Amino acid sequence: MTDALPAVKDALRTQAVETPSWAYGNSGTRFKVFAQPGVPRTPREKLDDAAKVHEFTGVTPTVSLHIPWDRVEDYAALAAYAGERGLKLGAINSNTFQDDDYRLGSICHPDAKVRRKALDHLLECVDIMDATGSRDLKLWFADGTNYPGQDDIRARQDRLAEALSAVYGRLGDEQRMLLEYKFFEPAFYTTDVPDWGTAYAHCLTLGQKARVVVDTGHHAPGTNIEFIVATLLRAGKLGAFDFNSRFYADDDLMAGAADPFQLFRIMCEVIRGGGFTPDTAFMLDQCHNIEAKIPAVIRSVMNVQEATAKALLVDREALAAAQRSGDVLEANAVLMDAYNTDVRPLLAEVREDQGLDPDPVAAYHRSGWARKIADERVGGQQAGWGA
Ligand code: PSV
Ligand code: MN
Ligand code: MN
Repeated sequence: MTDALPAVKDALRTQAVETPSWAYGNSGTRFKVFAQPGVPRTPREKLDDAAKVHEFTGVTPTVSLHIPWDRVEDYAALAAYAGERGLKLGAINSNTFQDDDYRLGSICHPDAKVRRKALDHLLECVDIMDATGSRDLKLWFADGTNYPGQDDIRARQDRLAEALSAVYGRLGDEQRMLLEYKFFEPAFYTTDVPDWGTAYAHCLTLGQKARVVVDTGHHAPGTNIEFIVATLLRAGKLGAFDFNSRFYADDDLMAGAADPFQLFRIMCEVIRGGGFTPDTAFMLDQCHNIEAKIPAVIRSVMNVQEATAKALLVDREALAAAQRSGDVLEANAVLMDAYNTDVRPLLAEVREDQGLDPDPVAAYHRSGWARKIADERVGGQQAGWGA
């Protein structure tokens, strides 16, 4: 294992995790939004907070935007503002779920006028990508039905395919479309993109620039997510992760908090399948309803790093040998050895090598940023989610 350490450290230095603008704003459940002092009032202030996370972790150089939650007059200026803080704007997330017109869906809606409106929004998101220099358009649709017979399941798939194809045709050479699935909510009977198979089938028809997003909170309990990851990577169709934790449904808790072993197993398949490259976007999609937001994002990033470090430490040769010889217990032991390694000292060293504090959460608390924003920012903005 010691021989592998320099390579593991090098790999950890190349890791990038994208943080979501909405993690920095106020959020909550449909029961209550607990406002916190110092939360950002504008997209620029969200970037200021994201820059702090990058300053202390060194691995979060990009920030996802959600439109219209992050609507501004001038997106190129916002990108320049990010650049001045050592950041880049990352994925543009569309939002076709918070408008009265979308009661029966957006691009799958039975009325062509509503479908057109939703499509125009998606095309506007590509215009924004042109201005921000973003590579990825991340699409999640709340579309679905609540009752059997409510709409024609097959026709809705046809409408979905038509709209996706129009957006795909608008993408530039370097741009990608990432299609995110979720098995239920807000629709409770059918969801139009409920699972990886549906997302994969659409992406396959669309072409090379269309990839699937795996949001770790979007599966039925007991689903083997690492199997999905292995399958998508094998097909060249894994585009991104939305990392978060869940105990019940789409809980959006800190990544690696509920089930760090699952996160490790997912990262094992990413590394095994050749997905540990910039081709796979490692994003967080989470909301911090009761905990302080910036240190919660930092903690999540550290949890992703720990899972990655453990996955990188798997002795692949020993594992392959045990698998070849059918030694079930030894194969499992090789994997568990890596999982049970305390990688915190290794990550502390990686940070120190990069001139960072070995403990990013402590460094953030010492920085005085939380007090400064609480004093300066009055009337913080709601993330737009979960109200
Ligand atoms: C939907 O539940 C989702 O996971 C999508 O990624 C949305 O864009 C995001 O949540 C908003 O938090
Ligand atoms: Mn998501
Ligand atoms: Mn979600």
